[in-house]
This record gives sequence, structure tokens and C-alpha cells, in this order.
Amino acid sequence: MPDIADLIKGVLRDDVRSVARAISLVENADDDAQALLKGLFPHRGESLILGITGAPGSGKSTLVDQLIGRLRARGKKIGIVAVDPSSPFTGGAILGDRIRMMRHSTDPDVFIRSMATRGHLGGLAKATGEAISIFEAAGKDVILVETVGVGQDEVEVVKLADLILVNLTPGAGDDIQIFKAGIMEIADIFVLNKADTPGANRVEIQLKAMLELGLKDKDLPPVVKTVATEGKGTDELVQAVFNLTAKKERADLAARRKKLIAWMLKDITQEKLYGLIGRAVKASEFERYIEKIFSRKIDPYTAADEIVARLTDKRSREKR
Ligand SMILES: Nc1nc2c(ncn2[C@@H]2O[C@H](COP(=O)(O)OP(=O)(O)OP(=O)(O)O)[C@@H](O)[C@H]2O)c(=O)[nH]1
Ligand SMILES: [Mg+2]
Repeated sequence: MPDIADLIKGVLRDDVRSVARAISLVENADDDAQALLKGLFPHRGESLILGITGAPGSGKSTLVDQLIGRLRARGKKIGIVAVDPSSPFTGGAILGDRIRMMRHSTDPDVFIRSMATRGHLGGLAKATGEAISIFEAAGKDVILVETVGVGQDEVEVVKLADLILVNLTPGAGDDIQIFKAGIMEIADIFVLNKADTPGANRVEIQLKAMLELGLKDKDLPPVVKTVATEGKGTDELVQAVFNLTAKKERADLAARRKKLIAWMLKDITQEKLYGLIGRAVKASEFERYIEKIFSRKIDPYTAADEIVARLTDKRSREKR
């Protein structure tokens, strides 16, 4: 069993192996993980959390790879959470992300964590928040969160970032997808990637026209054209990010952080409640309930009430 106090010290020193161990520990989500996260919590740095979202295959990872290069050139220490889409969209995405960012894999100041959305639904905010906490405690300057803008959860998670980059491409169908998901409203910067493919200028004009119509009284978010595979436009993108962070209101950033905290608190509380239920009601008892519900001797609502009542009874007995 790892010594948590040592591990905390290691993370605070930004020791690569400690950060890696902390992350695996958190992935296992046991009591040690909680002790670790509790210990790290008071130590938060001034990290900038950058979210990047867009349709599958729009070039997010290639862009992230370019951003890593540019930010490293400015001496920034970086943590990356790549939320991998479940298989229906792009199979083998984890491998793809790793390979595209591989040239940074030997850099101790670049730490990449992949996270699968499959089987994690709902817990995504908690898992992302925990990875962010570790990176913050380790003193990363910039934390990049890459998610596919398809499912509601992924979209919600990206909203937790301080700044949101929405990645579009000239490819057909993107506009419909983005606007349907309501991503337009949350974008701080639009990245029009694959600007080397046909239709880039047309899409840029369309996008700007739509933004002017849709966001009448607000500052229009910048639109930056990039060719991520060649690194074109990425300097401009980094500049746009820093211009905006300088401008963003503290209150605005605080509001986003509070939303992340609210999500995490909800997730953590739910997880603890599930744990309590699991301990209070044996698997065999669950089986009995299932049989009773199946034979219509009891309805599932009453059964759930009984299970919850068991918990509250137990707690009040403990208190007495
Ligand atoms: N022509 C062109 N191709 C690009 C550009 N950027 C990325 N690509 C290619 O697009 C493909 C997808 O790139 P990724 O970076 O994996 O895209 P992604 O959005 O991370 O994909 P998922 O994580 O699977 O959703 C790769 O084959 C890239 O080489 C670009 O600017 N121009
Ligand atoms: Mg990717």
C-alpha cells in the first residue's frame, strides 16, 4: 500500500512517477484515493483549464498536440485529460490520441491521462475533476480537457473549463451538429480547423454571420483558422487564448469553478450513498426484491423506499 503522505509530497513536487501513481490510485476510487484527494485539496495552483470540444475526427487531438508544443515553448507545464469517446464514434480513439501526442511522451512536463466515457456516464465530472485536482496540486500551468462534442455528458464536462475552444471543420454536417448541441453559446473561441480543405472560407463567413445574428449584444468570440497537421494558425490560437484569459472577469471564472464543484459534490455524495446501500442491503436481498417485483408482490417504488428506509433507520439507530 502506498504511503499517502509521501505520495502527496511527491505530487506537490510534480514528480512524474508520483503523479502517475496518484492518478492510478484515483482510478481505483478506494479509501486511499480519498485520503490522497483530501490531502491534495488545499494545495491548488493557478492552473488555466482549457476545454476543447468538437465533432469526432475534427482534429482535436492534433490541435492539442500543437498547443502542447506552443505552450511548452513558453515554459508552461501541462496536464491533459483526453475523454475518449465510446466506440460507436471512433474505435481505438485512446490509441489514436496517444500516438498523436506521442512526441511529447518523454517530456516530464507533459502528462496525458485518457479517460473512457463508457461505463462512466454521470461520473465523468467527478473523474475529470479529480484528474484536474491532481494536476493543480502538481502545479501544472495549463490543463487541457479534450472531449467529443456529441453526448450531453461530454458537453457538460467541457463547460467546466475556464475557457472553451469549439473545434469546427469545413466538413459537411458539422454546423448542424454543433448548433443542435447548443455548443455555440458556450464557445469562447471557435477554431476552424482543416482550413486546408475545401469550403473553409465559406464556413468561416457562415459562422461569423451566424454568430453576429445569434449573439447580438455580446462580444463575438474570435474565430481562428488552423491547419493542425501543419501547425498553421496555432500561434494565433495560443495568442487568442492568452488575450481572453487576460480579459476574462474573475467572477466569470469563479462561476465556472463553482459549477465544477457542484457537479463533483453531487457525484461524490451519490457514490457514497451507493456505497452505503451496498453495505446495508446484501446482494441476496436485492435478488429477493427482484423476484418479488418480478412476481408483482411489490412494486419497485415501494421496494426502493424500503431500501432507503433501512439506511435512514440504521443511521438514526447509530446516532442514539
Ligand atoms: N487535412 C487536414 N487534416 C487534419 C487536420 N487536423 C487533423 N487532421 C486529420 O484528421 C484526423 C483526425 O484527427 P484527430 O486529431 O484524431 O481528431 P480528433 O478530433 O481528436 O478525433 P477524435 O478524438 O477521434 O474525436 C487525423 O487523420 C488528422 O491527421 C487539418 O488541419 N487538416
Ligand atoms: Mg482525439
